[in-house]
Amino acid sequence: MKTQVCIIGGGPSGLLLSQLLHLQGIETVVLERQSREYVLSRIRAGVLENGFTKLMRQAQCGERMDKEGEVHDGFFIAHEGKLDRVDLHKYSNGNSVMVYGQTELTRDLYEARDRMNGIVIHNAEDVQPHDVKGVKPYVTYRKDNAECRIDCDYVIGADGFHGVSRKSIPPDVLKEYEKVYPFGWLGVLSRTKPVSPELIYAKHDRGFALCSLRSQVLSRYYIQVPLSDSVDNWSDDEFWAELKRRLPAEVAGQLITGATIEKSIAPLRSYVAEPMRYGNLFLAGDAAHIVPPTGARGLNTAGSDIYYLYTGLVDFYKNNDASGLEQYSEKALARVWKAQRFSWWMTTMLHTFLDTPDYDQKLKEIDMSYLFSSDAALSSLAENYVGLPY
Ligand code: RFL
Ligand code: PHB
Repeated sequence: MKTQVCIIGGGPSGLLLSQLLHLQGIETVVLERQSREYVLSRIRAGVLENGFTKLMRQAQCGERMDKEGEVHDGFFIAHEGKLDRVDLHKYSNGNSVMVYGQTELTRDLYEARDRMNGIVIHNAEDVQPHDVKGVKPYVTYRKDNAECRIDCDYVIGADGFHGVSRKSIPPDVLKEYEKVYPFGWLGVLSRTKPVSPELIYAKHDRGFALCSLRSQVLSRYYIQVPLSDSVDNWSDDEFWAELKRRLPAEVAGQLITGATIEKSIAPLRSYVAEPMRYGNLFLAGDAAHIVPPTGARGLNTAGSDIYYLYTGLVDFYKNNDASGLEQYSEKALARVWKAQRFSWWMTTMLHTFLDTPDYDQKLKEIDMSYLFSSDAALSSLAENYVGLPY
């Protein structure tokens, strides 16, 4: 098979790029290791910045998102038993975020690819990029025991943190930056009315907690747990009891509990791979960088990568101008590192770290009190949370 752009990974990054390029008459093939059902069973992001929702509309995938998603003008931070609101609208020049689940968004992208007869190959095994440094790269994979090959101009590595693409960059070229946190988030999805119409990020001595939602009948809650913990240690009752302990009394009293639909632990990690381009291979999204979910930056940062790649590829194919592709790594990384900084800051301020020296503990406390005493600090938080421009 031959195509212009071969995309490895059928998560949101790969599908969005494929859909945007298709609308510009650029051919793509998406290779996904898992089945569609498996990809759609992963519960992940919930908060989208306007840059991302704009891309979804541009990809002609925004209709259901605009109907069913919720626009949020602010969120709460709970600390010292009280709730303080971050007014995103006020502190970011009228901006807001959209609450719409990654599962639904991915479903919309798959449906759009189907509608346009886009090629998305599922259950592709042993996907491997070749000759990415040369002018004739190709990708091999196995499907139903047949060996297959796709010749292309460009290979896009949109295959997530555990993907294969990044490994094609030689170790002496690839520089990796990593920070592993000594805890994870235990997340629960439940068909209950959310405790608050807006998100609550809670700082508590027992550990961080987050009250989020997918709709007014579907709640998403998280609590910080040690890395060594396992979901088997947490019955539904134990989860709800611990969540309540970490919330201000007025909030805990309102919490509606019920059977959980999903329960999983995600470790917290920060990671960046540089450069994001090697020859004709371009990395995008979680394949190149991940953040702890505290600042809701992961998928949103994948969105800016996709924007830079999409515009670079369109300039190349339509105007014979390769400058966007040449500048891709540098431009994408500049925004990636700002998202890294913000996610690190939110994570550090809101989580409980064992053995924090007293001095550092004092700084964390003052960080929070400074935040709610300064319009400048709130503006900085809001500017980053709604997404820096691209
Ligand atoms: P994905 O979603 O991991 O998709 C990559 C796809 O590639 C496939 N793949 C392969 N395919 C072929 N061959 C191989 N060798 C392959 N290896 C892997 C995989 O099966 C998969 O389908 O990466 P992508 O598309 O870059 O998307 C990134 C986002 O998924 C991620 O950044 C977000 O989920 C992060 N995130 C959040 N981001 C936000 O912007 N806002 C949020 O509110 C938010 N909340 C979250 C989150 C992530 C979380 N977890 C579980 C890590 C909350 C959580 C709990
Ligand atoms: C979620 O709803 O899953 C979610 C929301 C905000 C975050 C992280 C996760 O910062």
